[in-house]
Amino acid sequence: MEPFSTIYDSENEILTNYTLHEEKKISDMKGYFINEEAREKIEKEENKVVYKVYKQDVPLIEGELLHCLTCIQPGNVDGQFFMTKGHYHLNEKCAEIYHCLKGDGLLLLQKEDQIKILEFKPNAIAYIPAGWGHRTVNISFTKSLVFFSVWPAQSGYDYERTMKEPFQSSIVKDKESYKIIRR
Ligand code: PAN
Ligand code: ZN
Repeated sequence: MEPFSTIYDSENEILTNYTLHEEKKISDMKGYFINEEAREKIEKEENKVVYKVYKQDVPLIEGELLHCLTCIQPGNVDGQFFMTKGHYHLNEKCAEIYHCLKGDGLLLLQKEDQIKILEFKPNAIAYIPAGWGHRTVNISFTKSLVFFSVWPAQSGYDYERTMKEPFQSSIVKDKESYKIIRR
């Protein structure tokens, strides 16, 4: 493949010349928030976008790196902040790097009975070791959370595992801030 570069357009919160764009709406998040009834209500009323992903395709072969921009909208479902679905990598030998560009968030990480919650603010560069499940939460009431990620092209995604072994912590509104609760 040929070398290439992309531009992060911070004003519009997109990665220009992306080849793949995904939008996860409330309707795509069935079973991910604690209050499923509240999620269904939002789906029927407005079906808001929860997060967007802009990705550049590369060959899914050893040595290549995938990278993308994720933008999580501000919002909540019955007080539980908008977040990504979260996943483990199918290939448990694959780590990942997240670089926060904009907003205010938390990165939830877990591996078996170990849990880590990292602050995720602009300029934070988080290292997600191989084997750790990862989910990002936007804890701002008004701003998007935007971050860039890089990971091996052969990682794959395991979303089902986060359903069988759900994230142990949820991030909910607490007055003007947030609190962490056990799920
Ligand atoms: C990220 C995520 C992205 C969206 O690029 O895929 O932020 O989150 P979900 O995949 O959990 O919906 C990454 O971790 N890639 O491996
Ligand atoms: Zn990942």
